[in-house]
Amino acid sequence: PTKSLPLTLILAATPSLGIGHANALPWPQLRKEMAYFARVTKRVSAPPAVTATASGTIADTRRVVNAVVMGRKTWDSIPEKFRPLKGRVNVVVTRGVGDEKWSALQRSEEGPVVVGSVGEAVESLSSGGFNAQILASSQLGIEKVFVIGGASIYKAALEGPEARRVLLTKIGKEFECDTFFPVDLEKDEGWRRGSKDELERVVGEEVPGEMEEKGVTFEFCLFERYE
Ligand code: FOL
Repeated sequence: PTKSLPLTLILAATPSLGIGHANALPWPQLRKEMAYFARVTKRVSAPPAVTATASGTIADTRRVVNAVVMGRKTWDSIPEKFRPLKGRVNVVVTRGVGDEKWSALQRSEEGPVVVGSVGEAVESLSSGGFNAQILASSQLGIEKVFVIGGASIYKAALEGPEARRVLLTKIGKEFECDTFFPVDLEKDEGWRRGSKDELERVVGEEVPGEMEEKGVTFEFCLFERYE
């Protein structure tokens, strides 16, 4: 039997829930917002320590990491020099799992892992099979699983019971968008907004109030599903 693995969705959205335009983010690059995404998706609760050996102490190589699950279009939207996203197990969901373009990438040590659905992503990350097949050589354990988009992947994740939390960055103004987050968390009965304390506990760092970059304001928020 496979243990269910909680999923955290992470995204930034405009007031009308726009998340993308022309296969890119709708807003000018917001470095502090992107840095928050990178820190939060990388952070694991147990900090890497040192290991005692016969010849002294050595720095522990990190063996516990988080995973990021994304759709094929989101993978394409990440600049080549940043993908796979460093320090995280990358899982790409595509209908073209068997396509030639993925096979060479999959054979390389850093992945990405390529699967056919969000369900398969969860399955492969939660079953021991994932570790055995993909990660045995590096003895990697997965701590948290983040769903990083886009719209169809968020929608599929929200349809399952594993989607427990959403880390939403509310962008303060509108930009032209052609892709939207599928649920209005403020209006949906099934979701409650978490407090600043709860958010800080979830992300493992202090969060500021409203931020501003390039004349765009934004705010980091947490939503949790009712039991
Ligand atoms: N969530 C939030 N809060 N903001 C986002 O911009 C965001 N973007 C995506 C998913 N969730 C998000 C999907 N798009 C990179 C690029 C696009 C992207 C996600 C990640 C990326 O290149 N990330 C690098 C950081 C690069 C940098 O520091 O500029 C990474 O290492 O995470």
